[in-house]
Amino acid sequence: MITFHNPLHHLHAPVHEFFRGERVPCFEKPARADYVEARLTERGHVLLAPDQDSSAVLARIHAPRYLQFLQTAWAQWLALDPANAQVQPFPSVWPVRTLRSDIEPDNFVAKLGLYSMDNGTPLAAGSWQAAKAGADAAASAAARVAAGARAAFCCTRPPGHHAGPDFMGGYCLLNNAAVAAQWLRDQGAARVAVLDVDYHHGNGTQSIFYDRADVLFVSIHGDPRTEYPFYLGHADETGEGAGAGCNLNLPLAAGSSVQTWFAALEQACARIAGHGAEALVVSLGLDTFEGDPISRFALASADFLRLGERLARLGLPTVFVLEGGYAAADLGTNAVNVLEGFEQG
Ligand code: SP5
Ligand code: ZN
Repeated sequence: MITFHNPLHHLHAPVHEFFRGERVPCFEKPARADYVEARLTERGHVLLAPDQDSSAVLARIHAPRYLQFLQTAWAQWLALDPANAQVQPFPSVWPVRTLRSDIEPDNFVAKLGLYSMDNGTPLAAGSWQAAKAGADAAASAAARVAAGARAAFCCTRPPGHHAGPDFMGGYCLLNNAAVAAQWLRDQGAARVAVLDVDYHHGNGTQSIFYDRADVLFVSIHGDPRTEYPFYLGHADETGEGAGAGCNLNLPLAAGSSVQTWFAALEQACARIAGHGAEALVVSLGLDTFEGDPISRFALASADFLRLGERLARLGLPTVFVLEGGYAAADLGTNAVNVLEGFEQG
């Protein structure tokens, strides 16, 4: 499959995140993409460098002040204290409910809270460079599909689907799947569907397109009553305004069986087929894998072949974008299984 990798992903390499108040090693680490690249190469897929600039589309997906903050965040952090070069910034205060988010504070940690949904999205020196190159890879994959390729894969990290219009979260900085969907729209697809199969609800993607009829968002994920991101992803979120009816959430109980998951996939596919989409973006999270350390679905490696085959039967030009998946050593096999299942399907 045509694959764009992110040549700068190693620049995003934070060391730790928080779990129950304690520092633990980051689950979202450079080795993840390395394993996928290695497996792709082993299977004869060629890795291409991004050849599109996502800047203009990013400015339509994300708020200007959020992009400006992300781009300058590390410099602002160092300006507080040069010793911060060895320290990860984390937010500690957030403008929830009654608090104002229209005025950007001057204080760096307060800005970080304004532009974050959690304290689980650590930044590193090269985070912006890595995230931007990833968005460029997503744009590049979309450009190939818009030009007539049956499918293309954006192999990148950090992931993107939790990043909303003006915030980071869940390891995500820039919403790569939204970039791909908007790119396809701009290149002439009247309707695009985004199918998010990551274990976690793609709250960022949902929010970006929630009031639009031109981009259908469909997601299969762990029930937010117990699973991250907790505050979005319920079945009653169906879209608003012009986008009413253009959002479908299929939450499943943590621990759901493979059979239950594939039944939900049938519902998702039926909806996508009924929407009249001319192109598909797949937010390809692989944390539905039985061996995933932070998730609770049970797909085996062979099930990812079946997923790819089913998606191929939709008959749509398709952009795959890598999202989560934390059983790093199995990530390559699982990702390539989806892509080869699609090619064979
Ligand atoms: C893109 C993506 O998959 N983001 C997921 C973000 C999940 N953030 C919450 C992580 C909670 C980690 N829990 C550790 C459990 C260890 N037993
Ligand atoms: Zn996930």
